[in-house]
Amino acid sequence: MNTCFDQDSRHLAPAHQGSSRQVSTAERFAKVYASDLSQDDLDLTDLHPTRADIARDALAGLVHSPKYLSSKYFYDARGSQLFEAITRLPEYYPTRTEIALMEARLPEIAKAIGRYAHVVEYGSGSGRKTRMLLDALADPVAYTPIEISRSALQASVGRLRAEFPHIQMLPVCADFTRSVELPHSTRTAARTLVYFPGSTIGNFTADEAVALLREMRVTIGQRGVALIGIDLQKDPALIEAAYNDAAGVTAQFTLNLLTRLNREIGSDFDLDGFRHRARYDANAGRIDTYLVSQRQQSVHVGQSTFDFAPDETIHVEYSHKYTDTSFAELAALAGLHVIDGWNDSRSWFGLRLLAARC
Ligand code: AVJ
Repeated sequence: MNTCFDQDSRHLAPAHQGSSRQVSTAERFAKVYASDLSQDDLDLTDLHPTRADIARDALAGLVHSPKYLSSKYFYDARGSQLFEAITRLPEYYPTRTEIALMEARLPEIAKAIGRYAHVVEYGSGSGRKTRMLLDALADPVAYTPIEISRSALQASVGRLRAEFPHIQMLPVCADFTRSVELPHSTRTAARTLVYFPGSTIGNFTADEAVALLREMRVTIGQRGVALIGIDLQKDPALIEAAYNDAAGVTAQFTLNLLTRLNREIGSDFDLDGFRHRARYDANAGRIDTYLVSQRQQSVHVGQSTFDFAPDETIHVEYSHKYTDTSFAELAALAGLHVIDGWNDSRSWFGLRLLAARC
């Protein structure tokens, strides 16, 4: 393979290369990192979406036909808790499959990444996979989670700092879908590694995913790599079961979106008036999740009234499942090249290592 990464990786000594990048105008909103993190109270601007942001997005989705709301608003405190519960459900295979894959293949993955990486993670979850990755890598110089929730950011960095005292913690409180200027590590990084596990990329539409991959390409530069978790296409019955668990935790997770909207933007969704529905579309290779109106009803948001017919849906989440080809095509549209990849023994879940095409 003749990739930029292959050429660069011949120079094993940490090279001085810019993780510095051009700052777009959108960055005025997104750029809020703290460069020194020895202090406990991180000096970060909290970019939690405001009530106005959420109301604007909700209104735009509810006037649209068919109606939609964005899955990015699932993750308030209760939503994050419910997602953690989902990862432990017997039907929800992705998390435990990804962790088993890492347990089996991390030594090879770490070797492909090389030493002295600056690890940049998009979002920060429970930290379990991060811990495994940081443990396996050879002398990573710094860790930068990019996370919109200040409390989630503080919690994750607080724990990791104690466990990895030799890795510089450089958190950024920002929306990772926007361009973010990376803080510089004290020790020079050999390369930037963007880490985006969990198949979270699957929640974006193809256009949004390509835009996000383009951002990653800018962030990693010519020398860096991105390690991305992707859920793979498989027996549709297994996929549908994962999003329609018998205990109903996923339904609670989906409905919590309405609870959050009622609390934060003062809407009056009747929680008994809507039901969770998740269907696998094999042609599109994705789960579509909806909230389905159980009857004719009206919902109010501010001055606006939204009428629902019986069985009318609100689309609330995509969860794309990939093939090798479909993911490589998405990466190519963003100027990225799959330079390595690992699947679990059943090929249910994959990790792909991407680099910029020359
Ligand atoms: C956290 C985005 C990977 O799409 O599988 C789980 C979220 N939604 N069950 C996924 C989710 C319903 C999950 N990700």
